[in-house]
Amino acid sequence: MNRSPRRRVLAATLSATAAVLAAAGTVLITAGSADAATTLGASAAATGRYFGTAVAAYKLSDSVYSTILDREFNMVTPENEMKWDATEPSQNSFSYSSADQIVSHAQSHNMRIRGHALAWHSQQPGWVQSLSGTALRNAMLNHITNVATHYKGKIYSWDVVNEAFADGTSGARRSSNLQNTGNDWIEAAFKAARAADPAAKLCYNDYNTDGVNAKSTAVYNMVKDFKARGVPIDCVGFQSHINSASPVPSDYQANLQRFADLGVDVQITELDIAGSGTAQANTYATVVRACLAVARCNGLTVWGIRDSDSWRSGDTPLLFDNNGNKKAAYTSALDALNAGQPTTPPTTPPTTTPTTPPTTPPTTPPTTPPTGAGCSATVSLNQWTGGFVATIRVTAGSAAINGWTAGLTLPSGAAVTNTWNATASGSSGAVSFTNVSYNGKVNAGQYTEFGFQGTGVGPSGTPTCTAR
Ligand code: 9MR
Repeated sequence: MNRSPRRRVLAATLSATAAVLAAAGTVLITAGSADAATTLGASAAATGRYFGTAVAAYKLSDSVYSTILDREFNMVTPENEMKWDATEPSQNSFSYSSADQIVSHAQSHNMRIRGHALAWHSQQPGWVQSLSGTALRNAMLNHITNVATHYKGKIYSWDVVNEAFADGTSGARRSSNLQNTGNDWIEAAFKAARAADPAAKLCYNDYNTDGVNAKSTAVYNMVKDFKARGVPIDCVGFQSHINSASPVPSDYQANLQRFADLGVDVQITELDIAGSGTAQANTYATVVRACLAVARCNGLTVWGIRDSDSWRSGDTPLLFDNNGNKKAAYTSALDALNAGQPTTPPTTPPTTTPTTPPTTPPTTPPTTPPTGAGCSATVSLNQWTGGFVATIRVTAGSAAINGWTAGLTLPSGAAVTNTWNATASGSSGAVSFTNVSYNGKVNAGQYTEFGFQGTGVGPSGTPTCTAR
């Protein structure tokens, strides 16, 4: 099971070798170029993606835990702290302290946040479990509106609805109190989330949907229907809890791709892989490569840091051992990331040597001089009344760069409220953004992306870019 695609055999062999060396305690020099990133987050960022982990608020004071978190990851998912039982323990009385702790830790360490989860049949507080019909539907909508509003502008993507489909071959919805409020409960949840936080990507998240099967096809059909009818949905989360009973399907990548082809992003949201040693390491590489091969796969999140942090610690399914040491699986995942490609191909091909024959010496300079060292930047906007999210892509020219600053001018009345993957200078008028520690280095022709959220109208025109 879990065989790598044929074209990956060499890389898999290198990873396996690396894994063996790591297991033997040998100091490793990563296979690949001297430019290879040395942390999961930086390496994923070099391909325009993130690498995240589930975080428990009460562990942030554990220095082994927080040291690894702050060094390796640039996305966090609160493991339990944003669930309904945690955030609304009694009706219309909201409790955010544990989740806020994670959010503020993430923001102060330049990490983004996946919100998890607004509507789910599990981990409901007792008062919800005893509701039904219109009262339950209204309570769900009120919950989503309040929680998504509390975190408005701070969430990269929300798991709006979690695990709403049945296991097995029926393709049916899971029976639950929420399902009993009417089949339209999922779209009602997505509409409420969009109204409360228009900047967040809105995801449907589930397990046992990692390959093409009856359950994933039922989700696929729902997403297709939502897109056709204009119901807001931006992404699908694939939990990817892998073990011998539930191995990585051979069509894992193809399944991600078929969802992406519907016009949604895809994310690996709760990855853990039971096992140890080389087999586990190879399976991690297989999953990472599948995400990297799908342009709309935004990133991967592992469901905890050390094996001892896992919800199923007996399976030793994570990237760090109980003492916080990197496992062979870590090295393998990092190597696979370092071999990765950007989320979408560069918009312009790399500059090539002119092919015109050298008949006479040119008397005028070529019309398209080589880009040379330096960088260029483009901006894409997600805009709504009163606010926007800007994603800026910084592309290196024909030589690698070691740092960058992108500048743009905001229209009058607009202001930057939140920035990720860059440090902002100024918040209105002419503003500039400089790389953070992990994304300053960009190889020739490659790009990295950062973003910011603002109030008012977003910027137009092409940003300036200065390289170091
Ligand atoms: O990891 C979570 C664990 O601490 C909780 O006890 C459990 C309760 O349901 O939820 C775990 O996380 C789940 C996630 O929220 C949804 N997908 C399955 C995850 C593992 O059970």
